[in-house]
Formats: sequence, structure tokens, C-alpha cells
Amino acid sequence: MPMQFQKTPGWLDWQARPSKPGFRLPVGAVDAHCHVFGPGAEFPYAPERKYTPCDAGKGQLFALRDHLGFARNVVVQATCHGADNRAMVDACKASGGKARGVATVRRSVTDRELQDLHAAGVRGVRFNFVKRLVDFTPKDELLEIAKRIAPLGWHVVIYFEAVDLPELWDFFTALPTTVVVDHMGRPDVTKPIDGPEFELFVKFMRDNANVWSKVSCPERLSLTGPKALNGERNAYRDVVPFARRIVEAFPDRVLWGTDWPHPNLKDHMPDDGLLIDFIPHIASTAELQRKLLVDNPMRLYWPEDC
Ligand code: 0GY
Repeated sequence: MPMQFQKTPGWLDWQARPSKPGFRLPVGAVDAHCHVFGPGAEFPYAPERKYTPCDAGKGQLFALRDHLGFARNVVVQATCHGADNRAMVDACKASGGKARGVATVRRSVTDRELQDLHAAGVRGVRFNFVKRLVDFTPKDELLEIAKRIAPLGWHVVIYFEAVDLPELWDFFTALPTTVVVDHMGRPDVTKPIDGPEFELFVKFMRDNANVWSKVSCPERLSLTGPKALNGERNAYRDVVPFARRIVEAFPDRVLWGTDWPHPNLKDHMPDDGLLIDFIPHIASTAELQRKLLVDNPMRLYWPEDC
């Protein structure tokens, strides 16, 4: 009997019929942050998960990729699958080379397992410090993992909240690989863009040339909207100055992702087509757009094709 899962109460499902973006993505664009969820009957959700999502399988992800005009995906292991990477690996293998992955591994992972993940297309591991999503993992375990994946040429993806950066700074700056921050370290966009909190994040990137940032997820960070719904092509304006600052200051170290299927949104589920129309507001020239969407993710995930 396949396992049956009950979604977390209040769960918002991804939108089945997104608009066509107004913004034409450059040829070869990479969606560098998205997930697959299950389907649970085939790839059960992890017992230690903090939420149970709706299913969002690889076929649906690939259909969205084609609809929006992306060429490739980077599938990031979602916390609802814990360190069981089978759904993400299955998506990478089924993509015909059009998807690479970021895994979650524990200290117990064997060298053979790491090699198999590499062969499947995995190029990084994710360390998650968002307390509502994961239980605490000791930093010595994470550092040990980082040292083991470094020789494979992999990087570390880190997810944390802005208020936690000071405490995590020494650990992050000790990592021996490229380090990719999810969603700009989740700034509080009600605070001034030149205030101490966001300045610390800018300093983190300025002082550490191995640190990159995804400038994605305005729908998570925005408080004023307007929401990417009902034809709104100028959404989440309060996030624009933050993302734009990072894109303009570090054009060669930024990535964009849809974050489909958008885990844990509480307020609304964006229209993925309208979300793409956020991009030209933060990367305003063709050159910045090409770096953000093509050159940077290709260098990180498909260096052999560059
Ligand atoms: C994201 C954000 C979230 C969730 C996860 O792996 C996850 O469960 O990353 C979140 O809830 O903020 O990047 O998908």
C-alpha cells in the first residue's frame, strides 16, 4: 500500500495555470531554485519533516520550465524530504541533463553515495538554519560534510534569517567552498536598505568573494505587495531595492529561482508567470539579466558547457 499523506492545514497549492510572462527570459535561462515534492506515494515525505506539502512532481516542474521559457532547473532538496534525496535525484535523472541538484546529507553519508549523487547531477549540499523548517545540526557535523564535498567541486547552499547572520558569520566564513545564500538571507524589507542589518549582508558578500546570493522569493519577503496575481506585472515593490542592490553590486554572483512549488506560503500563492515579471525590475539591463539567468548558474552547475 503506498503511503497516504494529509497536507498541513492551511497549505496553499501551487497554481495550475500560470500566465505567460511578459518578460522574455534569455535563451538558456536556468531556474536555479525550485523543488519537487514527492509524489508522496512514490517518494514518501520524511518522518522528521515540519510540514506536509501537496504533491509537486518532476513532470509538473518540467511543464512549468517549458511554459515559462527556462532551459534548465536546479532542484534543491526540500526539508519535507529530509536527507532522503530520491525524489530530487529522480527528477535530475529524468531531465535528460536539464536539471542539476542540491542535496541534503548527513555525516553518515558514504563516499560511494556522494559519488552516486554526483553522477545523478548533484553539485551542492544545503545547510538549513531556519528553525521552523529543521532541527539543529551541530556545526562540526556540517563543517565535516563541507570538507568532504569540496573535492567534488560542489558548493554549500545556506538558508537562514537575517537576524541570525551575526551568530552564523564565523561558521559561514570558515566554509571551504563556494557558498550560495538562499533569498538574500531573508532581509526584513521594512527596515532601511542602508540600515545595519542589510549592510551586514552586503558586507558578507563584499568581504567574501566565494559568497553568492539568490535574489529570489520576493513573494516571501514582501509585506506591501502588490501580489503577483490578477495580471500584476509590477509586484512586490518593497523587495525591489534590496534585490536590485545585490544584483548591481555583485552581478557575477547572483542567481534567480522560481521557488516552485513555493513551500509554506501563508498569504497567497503567486502566479508563476507574473513572478517572472519581477526580474527586469531588479536586473534592468540585458547584460545583468544574462548574468543572473544564464552565465552565473551555468558556471556553477554546468561548467563543462560554458
Ligand atoms: C524555500 C523556502 C522554504 C522552504 C524550504 O526546503 C524547504 O522546505 O526551503 C521556506 O519555507 O521558507 O526556499 O523553498
